[in-house]
Amino acid sequence: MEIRVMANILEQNDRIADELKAALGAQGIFALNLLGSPGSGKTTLLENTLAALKDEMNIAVIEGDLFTSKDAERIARQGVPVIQINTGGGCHLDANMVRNALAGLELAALDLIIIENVGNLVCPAEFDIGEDCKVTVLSITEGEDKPLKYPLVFKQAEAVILNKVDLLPYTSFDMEAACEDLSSISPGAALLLVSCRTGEGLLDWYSWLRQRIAQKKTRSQADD
Ligand SMILES: Nc1nc2c(ncn2[C@@H]2O[C@H](COP(=O)(O)OP(=O)(O)OP(=O)(O)O)[C@@H](O)[C@H]2O)c(=O)[nH]1
Ligand SMILES: [Mg+2]
Repeated sequence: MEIRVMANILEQNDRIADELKAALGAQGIFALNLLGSPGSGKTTLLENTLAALKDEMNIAVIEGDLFTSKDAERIARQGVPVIQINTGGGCHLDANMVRNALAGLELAALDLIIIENVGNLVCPAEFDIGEDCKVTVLSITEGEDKPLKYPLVFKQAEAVILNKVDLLPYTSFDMEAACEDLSSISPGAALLLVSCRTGEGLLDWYSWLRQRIAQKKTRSQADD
């Protein structure tokens, strides 16, 4: 019985996610679902990304958190439109929450929507929220064992960002093991070593993102 209910929830979610993909695709908007543990550095990565890219493309952000609008306040300081979703205890965003948030954004002028999911390595991986791709942030302080322990969130990611590399000298993080495990779980994913504190690796992240957005534009022009 329980399994049946879950299947229904996922089916309904996927139907809404497909609608969102079609609607965003028709407007040429790229949607990115940003995943990772609490404190891995998702919002800090976003702050850096917005500062670097907001003059070359129109970006909006959807922030998912259980409570508070703290992350949305940080993003608003970058001068881009932002909507905060509070799940009130729910451990992930779903497609219906994103559909409601999109209604509050001026979509016509947008090139990119970044959705920061609730900090969690388990539940958000199960739910398609209408994104073009998932990107997962893992920080050095979480330990190199996380990809094997929580494989789905890494398997689904088109890029994995290993953040806080500035802290490597102060931890026993085994970079070789982490890279090996990540490439076995998700062989096609880009692996980006980054520090949002020093800026190391961020230019490679921006290039990856630009390229991924351009790929979608080329594909949708070919489909027209
Ligand atoms: N040393 C170091 N600290 C970082 C780096 N990136 C982020 N931080 C710090 O890590 C803490 C958490 O960063 P956030 O960006 O708020 O993390 P988050 O993933 O958005 O967290 P939630 O929204 O709660 O899931 C903050 O104190 C950041 O300043 C980094 O590259 N190096
Ligand atoms: Mg955050």
